[in-house]
Amino acid sequence: MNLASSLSSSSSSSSAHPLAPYGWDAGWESEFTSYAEQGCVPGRVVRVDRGQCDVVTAGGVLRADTAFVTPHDPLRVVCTGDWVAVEPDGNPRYVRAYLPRRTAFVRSTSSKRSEGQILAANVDHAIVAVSLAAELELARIERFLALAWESGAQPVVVLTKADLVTDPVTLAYLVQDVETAAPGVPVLSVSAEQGEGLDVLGAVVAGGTAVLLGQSGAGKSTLANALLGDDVMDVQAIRDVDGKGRHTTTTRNLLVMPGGGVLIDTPGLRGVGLWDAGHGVGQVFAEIEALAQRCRFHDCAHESEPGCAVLAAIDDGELPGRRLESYRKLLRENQRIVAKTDARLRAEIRKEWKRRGAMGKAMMEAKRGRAR
Ligand SMILES: Nc1nc2c(ncn2[C@@H]2O[C@H](COP(=O)(O)OP(=O)(O)OP(=O)(O)O)[C@@H](O)[C@H]2O)c(=O)[nH]1
Ligand SMILES: [Mg+2]
Ligand SMILES: [Zn+2]
Repeated sequence: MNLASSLSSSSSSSSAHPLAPYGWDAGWESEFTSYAEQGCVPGRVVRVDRGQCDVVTAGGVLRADTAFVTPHDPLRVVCTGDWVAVEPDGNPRYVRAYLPRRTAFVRSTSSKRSEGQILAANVDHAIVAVSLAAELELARIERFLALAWESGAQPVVVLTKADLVTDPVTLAYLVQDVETAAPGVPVLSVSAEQGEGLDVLGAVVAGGTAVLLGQSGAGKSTLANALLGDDVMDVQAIRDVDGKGRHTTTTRNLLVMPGGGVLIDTPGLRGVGLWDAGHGVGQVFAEIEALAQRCRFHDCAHESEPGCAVLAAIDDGELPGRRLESYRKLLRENQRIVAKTDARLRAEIRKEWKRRGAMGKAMMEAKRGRAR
């Protein structure tokens, strides 16, 4: 089927669809056909809470039970951002199925264990929020970015609380530092307090579905409220003593933005373990992988080999030694996780996401092309 023509044929109906502001499009509509025939209602999960979820449908928000949808596999549970087929009535009313995901942000619940946990589904932009109130930890940002790339979404780094960095030169250096740790990733500095950078962030969010990720106290909910122009999410001051957040947000919430797009606010994460993120790690360290192509030995470990282009770049001051260390560390961690998890299951899930992701992207591009 010709994607562009199928899109244009249904574009008028999908733009009038009450779920269009939530991201409903021709692709989801066609995925949903068989469920429509069974009398189910489509909706997007806006919150998940212990076996129950809130689903926004054309008729409003419904509470539904997720017991039907493989509750024992942590990667296949219903997640905020999922498009689901809900039974038209019933007490309890059940989610019958979720539509195949286009992207999914997954982490290991801890770097020691290999259990994957899905944090958000069908996301176009994965926004990593990092507070400028504390010292920057580049390795932590790299770790988040590996997972963000792996999710299939475009990563973005948002440096929050820019008002606390009063010297503009210092701020520019901080942004630059993060940029060297994030090739191919836009890095924005924002202040929810003073409104700086919110227009740029709003424009990113308007481009589909975005998820805000980061440590507790990074200012995610404050940003969500600022973009909403309304205090929908609770915000709390962080404890002064240790700068740790309070874990104010406890559920993942999907919000429709007045300027367009959808934003998922998430609870702060203490840490994120990699979960089968080999490609993501490669993308975070794209410049090292490019340099490695020029090493004399194709299996160069960049340790002491002659003709090593990576070590030469470190010697020249072109590549910070820290980057190579961080790269090694994440590669090792990823290998450990991969060795522990079920390869067949991983491959199956990835294949599905890749296929859907490509479809979603083609659709977004077709849509943008039309809008021009
Ligand atoms: N100075 C300043 N403080 C901010 C800014 N944004 C957020 N804060 C403060 O940072 C603290 C934590 O903000 P939250 O928005 O609750 O942080 P969060 O990331 O949602 O935290 P969790 O929900 O626990 O994950 C609050 O005291 C906010 O007022 C900002 O732009 N400037
Ligand atoms: Mg919050
Ligand atoms: Zn080398």
